[in-house]
Amino acid sequence: DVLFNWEDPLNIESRLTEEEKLIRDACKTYCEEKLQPRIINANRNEVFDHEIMKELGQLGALGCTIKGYGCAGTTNVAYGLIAKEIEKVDSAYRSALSVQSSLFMGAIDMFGSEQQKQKYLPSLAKGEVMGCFGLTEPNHGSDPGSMETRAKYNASSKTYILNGSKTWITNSPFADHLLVWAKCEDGKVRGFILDRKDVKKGLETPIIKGKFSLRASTTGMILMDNVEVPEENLLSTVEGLKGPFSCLNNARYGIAWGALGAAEACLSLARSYVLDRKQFKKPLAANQLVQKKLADMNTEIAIALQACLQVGRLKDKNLHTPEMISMIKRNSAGKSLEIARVARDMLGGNGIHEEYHIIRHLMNLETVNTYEGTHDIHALILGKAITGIPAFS
Ligand code: TGC
Ligand code: FAD
Repeated sequence: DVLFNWEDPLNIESRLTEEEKLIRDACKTYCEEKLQPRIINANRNEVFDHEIMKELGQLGALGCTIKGYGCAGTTNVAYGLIAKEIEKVDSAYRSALSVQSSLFMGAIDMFGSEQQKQKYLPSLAKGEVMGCFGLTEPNHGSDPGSMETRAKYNASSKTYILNGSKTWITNSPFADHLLVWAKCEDGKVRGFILDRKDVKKGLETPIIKGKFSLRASTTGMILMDNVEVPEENLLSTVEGLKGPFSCLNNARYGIAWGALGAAEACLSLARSYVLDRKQFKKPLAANQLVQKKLADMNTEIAIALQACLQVGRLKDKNLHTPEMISMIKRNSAGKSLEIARVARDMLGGNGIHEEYHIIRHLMNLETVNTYEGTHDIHALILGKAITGIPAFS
């Protein structure tokens, strides 16, 4: 007999390969045994344990879709499943995965020279060193094309001189390698790798304290005052916004899966709670209003996951488009945020306490709905594709 399973309502399991299931299960075990026990303290005290990067490296999760250079070479679906398991624990840990894998390693894999790939990818894959991705600036978030950061070539020293500031950069305060997107004298955006240990002067990466969201992730600025970067640190095969946006396609894809992990955690916690908690002499779960909330959550997650799987399978065949990724990033982040809000409500007063986890997911999902293109920016990307009219320009 085929039975309905609320934990996998549309039987996504039946569409995964054996290898994808093995990867997912190994990641799930790691998350439950090693990540979950750390999160309450990490969130309370705003700390990111650097050992986590090495552990993710040992798991084969970092840059997992990249072939060669010590990377696992998995499918995009496996990457999505990993992101989902990690974000079930906390969006901050999935952020660490996204930045290292899609935004930094992905940039080098797509646009780096052979020498750069050999130099950076193996140690990044092991989690021995960390990368970060600097696109957003204090005055330019949704509109990075207006960036003020400048790179000027100095022919005599064969270096570029970088000036400007980036803000809201995940892991910038301690990243060993900082990928900075800057405009050159020809007006074109290019990517530069700043190796922190080789930068002699002019680089500061202060922490942004006091976040109410993604507290277990370290976020900071990148301040550059005549920072000298050798020309071999230029990502030489790409110019224009296509460079950073191509990296974002991969990261946004991972977030689309990841956010649903946070939503699944909220659903599961709320379900257990309403089954246990009695009011008016019966379990909360026995009320129609409560059951409707669970049904809505379960439906949204199941449908959203099917969409992620479809885009993942297309991505594995290189048949995806950026608009498909905008659609699933926007849908997953927005729906997961709504699910977390409803789940929080279902726990009453306990819903706001760290011990019950949901309030942390809810706060995190506010960031997830904002970074890598806000909910409304992704609507405008889709709006442009539907009408042919770019509303943002
Ligand atoms: P537009 O004129 O549309 O395009 C400029 C050039 O870029 C190309 N392009 C893309 N290429 C590849 N993939 C995509 N998704 C692309 N989108 C655009 C385009 O073809 C064009 O190429 P060319 O050769 O003709 O020059 O650009 P626009 O300036 O009008 O952009 C509009 C808009 C809204 C789409 C864009 O600016 C946007 O996406 N804004 C959102 C910014 C954003 O997502 N920032 C993310 C920062 S990183 C981050 O948040 C990391 S969080 C990490 C974590 O902790 O997990
Ligand atoms: P704004 O662009 O000022 O937008 C403000 C509001 O206006 C939003 O609601 C937006 O949807 C709306 N809006 C903007 N333009 C329009 C329009 N044309 N029409 C209608 N509405 C509009 N960036 C990086 O480069 N690297 C990172 O590693 C990184 N990590 C981050 C980590 C965290 C914790 C956070 C919070 C952000 C991070 N970001 C990072 C930055 C993130 O990508 C930006 O916050 C995001 O792109 C939005 O930019 P903004 O904050 O400047 O908002």
